[in-house]
Order: sequence, then structure tokens, then C-alpha cells
Amino acid sequence: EGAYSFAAMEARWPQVWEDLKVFTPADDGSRERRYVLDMFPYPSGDLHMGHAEAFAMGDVVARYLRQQGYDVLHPIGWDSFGLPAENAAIKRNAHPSEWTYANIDTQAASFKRYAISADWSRRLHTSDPEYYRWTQWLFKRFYERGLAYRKDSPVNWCPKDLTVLANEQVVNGACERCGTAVTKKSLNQWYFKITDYADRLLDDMSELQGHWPERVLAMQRNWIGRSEGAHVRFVIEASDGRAEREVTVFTTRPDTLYGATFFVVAADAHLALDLVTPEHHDALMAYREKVKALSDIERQSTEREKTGVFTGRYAINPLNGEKLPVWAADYVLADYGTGAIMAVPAHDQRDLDFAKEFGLPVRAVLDTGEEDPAVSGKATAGEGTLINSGTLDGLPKSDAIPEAIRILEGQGTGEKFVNFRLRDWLLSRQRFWGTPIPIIHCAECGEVPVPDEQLPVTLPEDLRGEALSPRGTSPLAAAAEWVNVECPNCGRAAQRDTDTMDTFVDSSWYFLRFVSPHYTDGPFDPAKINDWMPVGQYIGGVEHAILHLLYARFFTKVVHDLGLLAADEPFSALLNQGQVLNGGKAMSKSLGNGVDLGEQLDKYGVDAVRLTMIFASPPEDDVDWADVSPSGSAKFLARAWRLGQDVSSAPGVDFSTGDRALRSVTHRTIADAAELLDNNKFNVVVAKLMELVNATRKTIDSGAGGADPAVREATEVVAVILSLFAPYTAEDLWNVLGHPASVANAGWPSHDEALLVQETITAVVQVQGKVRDRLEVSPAISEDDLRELALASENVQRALDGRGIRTVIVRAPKLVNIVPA
Ligand code: ANZ
Ligand code: ZN
Repeated sequence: EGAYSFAAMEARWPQVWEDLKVFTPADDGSRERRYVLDMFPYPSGDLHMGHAEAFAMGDVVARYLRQQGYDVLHPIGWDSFGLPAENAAIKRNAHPSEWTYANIDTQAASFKRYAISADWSRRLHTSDPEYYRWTQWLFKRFYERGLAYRKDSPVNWCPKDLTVLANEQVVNGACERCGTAVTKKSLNQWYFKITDYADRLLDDMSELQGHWPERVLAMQRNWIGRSEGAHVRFVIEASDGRAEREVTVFTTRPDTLYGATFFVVAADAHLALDLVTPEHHDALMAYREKVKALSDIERQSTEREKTGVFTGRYAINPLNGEKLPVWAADYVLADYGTGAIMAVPAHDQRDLDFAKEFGLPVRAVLDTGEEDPAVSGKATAGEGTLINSGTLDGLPKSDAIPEAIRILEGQGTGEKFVNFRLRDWLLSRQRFWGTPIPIIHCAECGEVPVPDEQLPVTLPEDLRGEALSPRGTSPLAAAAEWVNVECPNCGRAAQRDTDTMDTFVDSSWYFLRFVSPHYTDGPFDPAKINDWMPVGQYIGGVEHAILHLLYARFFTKVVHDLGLLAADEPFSALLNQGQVLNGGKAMSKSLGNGVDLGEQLDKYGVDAVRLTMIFASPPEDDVDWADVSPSGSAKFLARAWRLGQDVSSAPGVDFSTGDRALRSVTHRTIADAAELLDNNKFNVVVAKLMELVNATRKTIDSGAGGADPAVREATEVVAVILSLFAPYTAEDLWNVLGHPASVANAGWPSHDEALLVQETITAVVQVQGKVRDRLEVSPAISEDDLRELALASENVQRALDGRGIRTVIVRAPKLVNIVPA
């Protein structure tokens, strides 16, 4: 059959697989279903090493479950809206779709070469009108439930991309995409009310425990940020022409109310303008200008010197009637809690720093046994007993908190409150290449949703190049013909909403569309959706720990609440693959350490690259391409493949007569591999497979050679297990062994428990120096057991012929010498 040639295999098998529809699920209920999904790619350029790793992992899972007899849904599609396409279009005076679909074609060809076992008939692109029609349809359902709404608010604004960013897209105060420092701007924007789901998003994580990486759950928990405390209402005294009013604060420490010595509102909140007296107005305005430039992180940093301005007003402490000066400062955030706090410098370090800066009083109300914070400069935040606190005196902190809440509730000045860090999801974007928001604005009727039967609202095709340049308003606003429509309600002249949706909206439900991607009566076929959902194994990078995964969970819960889906969590299990590094560092243009996937594939072949990705480390760990050996993988694959050349028994031969030792290794490998695969220990499976290949080669080179049925058995097992990692080599090997395609459907071999028991060894039994019997015994047999076995042998008894025994010399496990009397 000649030499191992990956190029020949890569040329031969894809067409066969496609013709046989090997990877299209039967979807008929004949077998138990499993849904395996890799986070779908963004079409920027060709596939890179990161894709190669993640998709190799996902493919192992999909191929393994198929071998185990499941009907496996393993689809592929593209997350194809987004800024890079738009920026490329501006540069090249093109339409974003040209760049997008050209890249998708390139990636699709690479995925096919990479032999991803995907059902290509379900391919989807979120930028196709037949997809985003249903994104719009879902938006409308959210809108009808009050889960999509518009409000004016200060938003994160990237001055370079001229677009709004979600909180999640601001990293250390900078635009996640371009690194420019993010500023605030007040705009009328669309939001999804994800905060309505904060409790459920948090509580339902208990279902995911043990099936999702703990660090992802921790990041989500922290992002949702549940804080238990109280709302407390302070009356703000009338002053300088300003009326009396109430301001509510959120505090986790109502027990410290007697220690409040001043009151702070977020300087950038509208509340600050409402409160400030004319005398202090100019100072506040000047201060607000400075605050605008700061990120939330900078504002909350404990390192920074505290700044702020007095508003000229006083708040009345509802528990003791004290007058507290109201300040405006940047360390209080406008969009957390209520945007106002009672400051307790003795027990909160930021308040203490502020008090020292502005000479405000410090009063300890909790005796923690530590030095007085007013002296030490260190706020005491731990456990203690209440002091200086009226009726609360003497209570431990844990009792004082509920007691303070009880008093507030009795007076009607406060109540228990649970606050969340999670904000509503800002979804509108002033960019072109996204899903248009299906709303029409009418002077008479207000917001009017586009009727379902008029969906999709498609993007205009004539906007391209320069016309897409960011200018702070959506480029869609310039498409007069597109914008100006009749109001669906009253028929008068009206305008389309010109914002498009954050692309995270598109990716929040694509896993539902894959179940029935060509369905035309809804986002998915209601008769099919519960057959497949939830996704049994989701695979992707940890960079999506918050954004995408939280949004997808939110969408799934809403779709569940709409009565369209039984599941209320999208992904039962999650696997985060590590990164592919080079020289210990992430690959980057600036470091010049990028490795080109195409070059690696050309040099070593697809299978060797895939196998290297899997073998390098446990799936969650990083792979350093500088430390691995794709050429070593290629050598191993050739070695495995050559076994097939040497098998000389026919398919279907009875394995039971084969070499016992090799059979034992084979069956042990089957059993171990299944258990390892069930636990995502893919790299160890490869190591086991290498041992099996070595053992098989050893048997071929000795004894009965390639004719031994155990050699065929072992080689067939090699082919089946190898098919998870190196599909071309495995298919070719399977073919050489005389089996029809495809090895992907061979079925997981069953192992024989009896063959797992330890291999036996032959013990020789002599009587008076003459060999009388041979016994198959365990290598670990004890002297006593072996003596007993030897004496029980019929041949030995016959040789003794009734004589007594003088001595028995036992050398376990190999020899017994019996000396008759
Ligand atoms: C009085 C107090 C006394 C507080 C004390 C803490 C310790 P978490 O746990 O993160 O929810 N706070 C409330 N709203 C704020 C805002 N918009 N910007 C900055 N800080 C704000 O934090 C809740 C605590 O953070 C609240 O409890 C409040 O200070 C402050 F010994 O109230 B505390
Ligand atoms: Zn109207």
C-alpha cells in the first residue's frame, strides 16, 4: 500500500464523508440525542491556532459521543455581524458583507480541511436576513414583555470608534476593541432588562456547579454582585430656595447609622445638580467636568487622593436626627445602588480617607477591639459590639443589622433591600453592520414595533465605504429611503429606529436556531427544540466567562418564560480550552511570535496538528507551541497507520484465539479511554493509544506476527479511538483493514471484563526434577497458593503415584519443585 501520506488522505476522504452524510444527525428519535457545540467563530481572516485548538477539543467530544451510539448534533455557523467588517468596508470602499462572506468562505474551507465533524447542512450566519429576522422577532417579544426599553442615560462612549460600549466592553477604563480611554455621554439608548433576571441568573448557577469551570461561575457571581443591606431614606433640609426632599441610600451596614457623619452623592449624577445650592453650583460644575474623564476603576481606587465639593445642603439622619453635610464626590458611582451614600468614616476606609481630606468628624460605633479609627487612620470593618448607638448599644454587629432595619421599617424610613451590581444590558449601537432594531418612531403613536409579517427589517444595500464612517449617529440615519416609512399604526410619515443591536444579541440565541436553521415559522421549530436543548457540552474560551455566557443564559430564561422552550439554562456543561501560546506568550503581531495555522497544516498534516493540540496538555491548560512536537505526532500517526499494513488476518476473524497479553492491553485501553473521555482527559487517552500501538507492534514483530487475531483486534481499536483525534489517518487505517467508511460510525468497542484481569504467567511444576505440569497463574500469586495449586494438579498426583512428599520448593510465580519421600 505504500507510505503514509497525509496529503493523499486529505484529498480522498472529505468527499466520502460528505456523500455518506456521516455527521448529519438522524434526528428521528431512534437514538438518544446529544448536542455538542463550539462557540461559533467570528469571521476575521482565516482560522488561527486558537480555533484549531478549540475545535479539535469540541470534535473529540462530538466524535466520542457518536462512537458511543448517540445521535449527535454538532453544527457550525458564523457570528458575522460586527465592527471589523464595517471598518474594513470603510477602508476598502466596500460593503461589509463582501469582507464578511469572503472570510466566511475561507474559514469554511479551512474547517472542512480540518475535518470538523460538523453537520454542514445546518450552517448559519447571523448576518443573513433569514437569521436576523428572528433576532428581530425575539427583540419584539422582549419589548412586549417590557424587557426591551429605551432610556436616557450616561453611557460609556468610545471617542475613537464613536460608539456606545456596554459595561462589559470597557476594560480598565478603555475600549475593549481599540484601547482608547472611554468617556461618558448622555444618550437615548435601548436596554434589555437583564436585571429582572439577576436573582435567577444567580440561583440557577447551582445547577451548573460541577459542570462549569468554577472560575467562570465565580466571575458570573461577582458580575451579578448580589449585596444584602437596606434602603434608608434621609430628608434633605430645604435651603437657599431649594425645597425639602428625600434621598435614599443603599447601605450594607445599617448597623452603623449612628456613625454617619456626612452624606455623599455621586458628583456626575443628576441628583447632585438637584441638590446643590446656587452658591456652590459653579464649583460643582467645574468638578463634574474633571470627573467625566475618569473611569469607574480610577474613581473607586483606594490609592487616589479623595476629591469632592460641598453642596451647601444637609441630610437628616433618620435614627438620631443629626444634620449631615451633603457632599458631591467621584468615589460614589452614579449607577450603583442609589448613587448616594451615608458616609461612616470609622468603618469604611474610603469614607475615612475623605473625612481626613476635608476635616470631617469620625465617630466609631462598633468596638472591634482595634485602635480608634480616628487615631489610627484605619477604618475597622470587622465584627464587634455596638457603641455610641442609642438602643443598639451592646448588640453584636450580626444582631444590630436586623435590629436597625426593624427600627427603620417601624418609622417608615427604610427597609431591607438586596442590591445587584448587574446593570441592564445596553444593546443599541450607532453602527451599520448589525441587526436593525425593528421599531418605527411615529410623532403620533410613539414607538411602534414593525409587524411580525414585515420582518426582517433588512439593512440597506446601497450604503458602503465612507458612508459607514462613524459620526456618532448611526450610518443608517443617512439612508433616507430606508429611514422614512409609513407608521404601521396610523399611516403617517414616520422614521425607522436607526440603531443596530449589539452583536451579543445575535450570539445569545444561535444555539437555538441550530436545531432547525431553515425553519420559517419561528426562530426554531417548537416540535424539535426540546429534543436537543440544552446543549450537553459547550466548548469555548474563558474570555466569554461573563459577556456571552451571561447573555445567553438570560435569553434562554426569557425564551423559557415565553413558553417556547422547556430548558431554562442553555449549556449543561462548559469546557474552557486553554490558549495556544508561542514561547510562553500569547501570539501577537507586536511580538512577532504568531504561528500560521495553514503553514502548520501544510507541513505536518491536519491530523498531526490536531493530535498535537490534544496531546500537549489537559484541555483547560495552555499549549505552548514552542514546546510541542507536531513532527513527533506525525511519526506516531505513521506508526499507527503502518499497523494496518501488517495485519494479515481477515475482517471478522475470531479474536478469542489471539495473543492473551496483547488482548489484555487492548481491552484495558478501551476501558480506560472511555473513562478518561468521560472526564475530558483527552491528552491521557492519546498516551494510552501510543502504548497500545507499541504493544501491537511488539506482537507483530514476535510470535505469530500480523496473522495473530489479537493484532487485528488491537489495530481496529486503534483506528476507532484514533478517529476522535486524527480522523484522516483513522479512516485510512479502517479502510486498509477492509472495512467500509466511515470509521466515525464504527461504534465504541466493548471491552471484555475477563481480559482486564491481570495477565497470567506460566508456572512450571517439576516432580523429582522432571516437568510434570504447566499452570497459568497470576504473576502475583503467593507461595502458598502456588504450592496448593501444584499439589492439586492431576499430572503431579499421577507422577507421585501415591508416594508421600519430603519437601516442596516454591519459587513463585514461576517454579515448583516437588521431592517425593
Ligand atoms: C454605609 C457603610 C458603612 C457602608 C460601612 C459600608 C461600610 P457593596 O458590598 O459593594 O454592595 N456604596 C453604596 N452605593 C455606592 C455607590 N454608588 N458608590 C460607592 N459606594 C457605594 O457595597 C455597599 C456599600 O458601598 C454601601 O454600604 C455603601 O457604603 C457603599 F461601615 O453604607 B455602606
Ligand atoms: Zn403613528
